[in-house]
Amino acid sequence: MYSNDDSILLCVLKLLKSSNSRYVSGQEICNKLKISRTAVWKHIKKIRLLGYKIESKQNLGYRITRSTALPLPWEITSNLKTKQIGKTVYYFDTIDSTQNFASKISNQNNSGTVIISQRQTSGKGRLGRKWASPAGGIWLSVILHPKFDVSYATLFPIASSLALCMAIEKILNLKPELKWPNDVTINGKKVAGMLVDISIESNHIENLILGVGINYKVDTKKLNSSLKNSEHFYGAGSLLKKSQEANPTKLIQSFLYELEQICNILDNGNVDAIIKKWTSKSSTIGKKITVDTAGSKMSGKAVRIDKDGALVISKNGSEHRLLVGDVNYLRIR
Ligand code: BT5
Repeated sequence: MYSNDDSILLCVLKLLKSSNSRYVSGQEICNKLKISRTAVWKHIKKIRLLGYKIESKQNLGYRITRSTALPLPWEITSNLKTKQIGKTVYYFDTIDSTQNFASKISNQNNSGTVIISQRQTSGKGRLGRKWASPAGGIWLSVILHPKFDVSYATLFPIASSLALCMAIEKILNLKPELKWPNDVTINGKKVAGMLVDISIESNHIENLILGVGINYKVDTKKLNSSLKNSEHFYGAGSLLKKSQEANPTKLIQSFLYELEQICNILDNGNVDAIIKKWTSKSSTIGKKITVDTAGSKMSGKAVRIDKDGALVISKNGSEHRLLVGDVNYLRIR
């Protein structure tokens, strides 16, 4: 696990980064950081394993020639434009689920902490479903102790999928769509999903853990064949193609910024703005749909979402509100 407190490793890295492609000698690193030559060598090896390219020349020392493509904590926090979200970041190569780790460490003082993993062995979807989390995706959780009203708890997954949609538009220049309640899609394929674990005490939100799964640059062939028999599967897409260069840090930074804006809007109670924006990017509203909800099905026309995120369906002249469910679009022949 790495965090933005990883002191000596980070000091070595900072020294190399600040040298502006000049070689830094091993001796200079030893002197400045008061560590042994062996320690320097070990840290350089670790930094290389993290994906940074470091050239070394006898009698000259070391210099960085390429940064990492991994969303490491110090890369996320550097130039991050948020006030609170993402100021502390933990990064894992492999974890069972970032949601589990987040709920273990969550306390009243660490709102905004982000946990990222390269892979998850037991990634979770909603309602006890599995979430496939191979390398190449962005799997993260955000710990929040929000101030907003408890009645917005069910709107939050919708609002956070809007935040991700806006970040994808800005950073990758793509046009994703939003599928009620928590999916981000491209060409009708799921590229991201949100999971919200929440605890409510005496009518206020005590603890909220937002889980975000993004198929950033994943092998879609493998993913689709491993998922084809899973519950409510309608196809998985990837934001980036194999040939595209990955820079997940930029997307994560932009998402955390948009998420903070969304939280501020919710704090001020101005949910109409969120609903309007979500609706403009939604592939659900206006469509004839069937919603699977707790074992039963309801078909009708999706007309709007309410302030609490409920999907309103009109059927035979009357309206029905649904708070949980999975939408299937009816094919128009
Ligand atoms: C979701 O659930 O979409 C919520 C996904 C949240 C995952 C994140 S990753 C970081 C954090 N840590 C975790 O352990 N979880 C969160 P739901 O709407 O219930 O969708 C689950 C369904 O999506 C599955 O039953 C599959 O059909 C499908 N699915 C599973 N993995 C997928 C993937 N990688 N891409 C597209 N579809 C997938």
